[in-house]
Amino acid sequence: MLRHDWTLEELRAVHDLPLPELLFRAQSVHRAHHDPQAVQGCALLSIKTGLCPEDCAYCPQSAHYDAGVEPQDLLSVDETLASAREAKAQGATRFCMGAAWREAPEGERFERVLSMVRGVRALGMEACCTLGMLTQEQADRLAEAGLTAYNHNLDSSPEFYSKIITTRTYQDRLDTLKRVRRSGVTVCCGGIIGMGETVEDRLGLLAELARHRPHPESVPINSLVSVAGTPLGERAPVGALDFARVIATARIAMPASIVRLSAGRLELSEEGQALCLLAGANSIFLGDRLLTTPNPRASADEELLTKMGMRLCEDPVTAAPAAQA
Ligand code: SAM
Ligand code: DTB
Ligand code: SF4
Repeated sequence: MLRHDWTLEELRAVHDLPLPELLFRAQSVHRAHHDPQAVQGCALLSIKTGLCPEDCAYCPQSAHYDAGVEPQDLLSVDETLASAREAKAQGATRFCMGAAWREAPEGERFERVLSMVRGVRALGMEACCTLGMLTQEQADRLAEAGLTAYNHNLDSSPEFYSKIITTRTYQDRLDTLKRVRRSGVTVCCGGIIGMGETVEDRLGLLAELARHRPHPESVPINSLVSVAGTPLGERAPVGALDFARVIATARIAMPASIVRLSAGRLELSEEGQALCLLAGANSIFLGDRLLTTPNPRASADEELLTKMGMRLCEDPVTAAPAAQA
């Protein structure tokens, strides 16, 4: 039974359990809904980089800061599909295209993104986009092009959100998520830990996500990649035990969702990553680059999964949204 009425207090009680109990519960829930040995490999490509008008304190792509990111206008369909083919050859079954936009554009550039989506689907991969805010018409057109998922993170609790992002509101994010849901595209929505938020803020995000009906099919948990030049450029990384507690709580609150151990793996040891996978994460980003920051090498990931006796999913895993209601 999936629940949509988790309270902050209940989530706090779960999060604060003795670690053996928390991991046992998360693993039990995990096994009831997923193959515990399988991890979905996703690849990320920044299709439009830098000069973003939004002011998100964590983001190296914001035009408000100088984080040394080389700006790059929207890639061509061919460049994008070449990267998708490479990702597929490396074992990824989902290809995520990210753009440093406040909102998706109209006209030729949007048509180009639609062609990218059709091309990725034609390769037999799941296609995901993250383009900023969408109108209902844009969401519907992405659905028509065959988009599997739309990534749009709520990042933190409503209370903490306004301390890190000043150019849009939590409600703006919720509105886009509603449009995505209405279009029939599945929802990928999660957040970032390690920005100076409290545990309550982390759980506030999970409580919000768990209230959604259906739950987001995909929940990325990022740990801040602290980039010099941004206001959060000197933050210490979150420890593996804290990371794992958030993942385990997300797993328990949203049992059927894919929980993604997303940004921040380079700051974790092999054992730290293993702990997060044991806590219920069942997806990682493959490839040595996220959008603008580095990610573990393919050989390191292969080694980790082999040592753990785990494997990458061979086929796409995302079910239709109705399956999660
Ligand atoms: N501009 C679009 C938007 O913000 O929705 C899409 C691209 S944006 C880079 C996608 C997500 O990346 C953000 O919502 C945020 O959660 C994550 N992100 C950005 N910078 C990050 C960082 N330094 N560390 C961890 N996650 C980050
Ligand atoms: C998500 O939650 N994490 C990914 C994906 N969605 C788009 C992005 C991580 C970005 C990390 C910082 C960077 O590489 O620029
Ligand atoms: Fe722009 Fe997205 Fe970065 Fe915010 S997170 S500055 S919207 S690219």
